Amino acid sequence: MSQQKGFHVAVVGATGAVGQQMIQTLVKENFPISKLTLLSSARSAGKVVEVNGQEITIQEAKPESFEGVQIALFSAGGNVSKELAPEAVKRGAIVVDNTSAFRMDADKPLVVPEVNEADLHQHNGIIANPNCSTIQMVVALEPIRQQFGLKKIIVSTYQAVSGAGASAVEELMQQTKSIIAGETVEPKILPVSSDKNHYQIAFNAIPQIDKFQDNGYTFEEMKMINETKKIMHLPELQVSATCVRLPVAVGHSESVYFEVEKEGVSAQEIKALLKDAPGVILQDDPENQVYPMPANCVGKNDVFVGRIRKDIDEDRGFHMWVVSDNLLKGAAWNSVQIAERLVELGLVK
Ligand code: NAP
Ligand code: 12T
Repeated sequence: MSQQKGFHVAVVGATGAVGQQMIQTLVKENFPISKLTLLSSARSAGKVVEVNGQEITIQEAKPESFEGVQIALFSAGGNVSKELAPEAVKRGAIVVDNTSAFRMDADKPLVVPEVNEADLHQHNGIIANPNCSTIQMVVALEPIRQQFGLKKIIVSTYQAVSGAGASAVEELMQQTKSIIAGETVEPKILPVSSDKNHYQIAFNAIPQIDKFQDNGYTFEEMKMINETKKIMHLPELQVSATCVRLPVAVGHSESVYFEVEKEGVSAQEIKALLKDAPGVILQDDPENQVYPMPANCVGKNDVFVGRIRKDIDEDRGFHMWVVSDNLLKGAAWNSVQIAERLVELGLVK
């Protein structure tokens, strides 16, 4: 972290599962920082954290907290973003927002740098960071869209509990211990803390992530559907999703079925494309049982792809398995990467 030259950066939600990764990622990526302001709710205000050998006191996030801030990374829930992101912009900051508050606003870019970096130029102070499951899927699909066109996607996800926050990770750990000890458990957080019913996640699979919508899809599924079309600039793309929570701490997995526009494409051609694609690591060698798994992706910025094969019946259909660290490329790294691009493009005041 450079002290002499750099930007005044604020992290909102600094004590959360995503916020902690944001701080670590800023340090790891050597982001040019002159001052780091860490914000949370009143609950954590006053806590001292060490960042790169320097002690920083967490403060309660308020409109005045953003005086002098140039870049604000928000990850404290949609309501906090709706209230405070405009206050940060008013004070001259550029906001990268990790919540779903602004993602579908027509005047706010929704950006995955490997896919639609150019959209950053259209910003009005706020740039939205997409949903974690969407990000890793579009990173893997964009090179395929560019080469062969993209007609349809059907995705099923296998998502880690850390997507639902630090308390969900704690619930998985405690529940697992209790069940092994033969004790009864009382689920309190998952699938959605504010919903009526809570279910056991340890040794289970829950087909609900975020709240149900009137059409029978969950909000997480609708985020994947709507955000994919916006990021790829393909309003006509057919997308459907089923999102499932697994007892995995970190790392989302996805089984992605997709249909390309071009006829006669081979699985080999798709593999060759992904081998050199930005942000992608191809791990596809069935003979040697090589394929991506969440346990191997934790702590890495990349999107890992394997199990690429042609559909048995549909010439234009393919299947693949996509895994990434949901807290990094799915959240903290994509946000810091956006901030890096904003600096390089001269868009930070
Ligand atoms: P978390 O572990 O529960 O952390 C929540 C953070 O928000 C904590 O730092 C908390 O501070 C802070 N906070 C809560 N209420 C606040 C308030 N009124 N004012 C200021 N700060 C407040 O949750 P998380 O997993 O890090 O996720 C945080 C948010 O990021 C989510 O709500 C979601 O919108 C977004 N998110 C996005 C993705 C994605 O797909 N890109 C993935 C996960 C999460 P205290 O310590 O004071 O409680
Ligand atoms: N509830 O899009 O529960 O801000 O895994 C991402 C993940 C919201 C989001 C989750 C969530 C988001 C989850």
